[in-house]
Amino acid sequence: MEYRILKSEVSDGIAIVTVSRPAAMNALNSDFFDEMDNFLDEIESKTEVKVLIITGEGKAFVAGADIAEMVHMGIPEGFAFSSKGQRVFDRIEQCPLPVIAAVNGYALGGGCELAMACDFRFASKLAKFGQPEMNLGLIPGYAATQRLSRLTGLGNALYLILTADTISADDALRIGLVQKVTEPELLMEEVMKLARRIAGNGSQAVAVAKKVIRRGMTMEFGEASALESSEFSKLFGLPATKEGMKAFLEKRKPEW
Ligand code: CO8
Repeated sequence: MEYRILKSEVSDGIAIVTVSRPAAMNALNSDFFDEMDNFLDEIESKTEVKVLIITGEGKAFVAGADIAEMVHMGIPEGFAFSSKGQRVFDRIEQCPLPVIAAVNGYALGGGCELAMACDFRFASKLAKFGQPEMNLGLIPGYAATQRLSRLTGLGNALYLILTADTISADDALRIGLVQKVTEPELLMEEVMKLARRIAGNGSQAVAVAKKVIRRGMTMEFGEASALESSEFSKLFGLPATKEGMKAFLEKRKPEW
């Protein structure tokens, strides 16, 4: 597939994909979702890739769904656009790779929703977060009504969605929406440190941990603990797990 909106690079097991429509603040149109869907197929098939980073070009991470595209939609088109976006963002959430959002600027509406579908959010001090859909007579359509409350609590989700207020990176950190705030010029360095830290662990155990934590969030405690036991025990069948334990006992670094 020819990519017009996504730019990507892979080096040392870390993939960086950049949303690049800077003239429209990287607003998400239908082409973006087709490209991201295809990109995920490609990146998930590359065994050398251990971590995925998503960022934006210019002064926005992503300033939301493309309002110029949405203005022409009726009910069926609105439903299709929302469903398509939700499906692709669910894929990011369920991707076996850990996914880090490097939030370089505005993360509004669908942009905040994209960041929330990632496993971690590191933000530049210049970043701004919000769900401003109310300003357009809309509600969020890429699952912010669900992910925002799960990440930041009911009160913060109701506040951000019903007021449409935009908040600073420091406030996003305070409510647990982001894990770290950095000086703008240090954002990628800090994100790469996190990526390398995780990429140094056994990728199978990383993928299983992500799956159990995320699936467990939607389950009753006993059922989720049973899932943990089942997935924990399966790891004993893998050479990488034997290597991890042997390396500890032999006082050396594991060779995954
Ligand atoms: N969609 C389309 N174009 C956009 C968007 C967007 N979301 N955001 C910015 N742009 C365009 C502007 O129209 C402008 O284009 P032009 O140069 O042709 O006039 C260009 O980007 C630059 O933007 P500004 O001149 O506004 O730049 P500023 O620096 O003054 O402001 C802001 C930057 C604050 C980011 C401002 O552009 C803004 O408020 N953008 C809109 C933010 C917004 O409302 N986002 C939510 C969109 S709705 C949404 O995301 C719903 C998701 C679920 C959809 C479900 C499917 C149905």
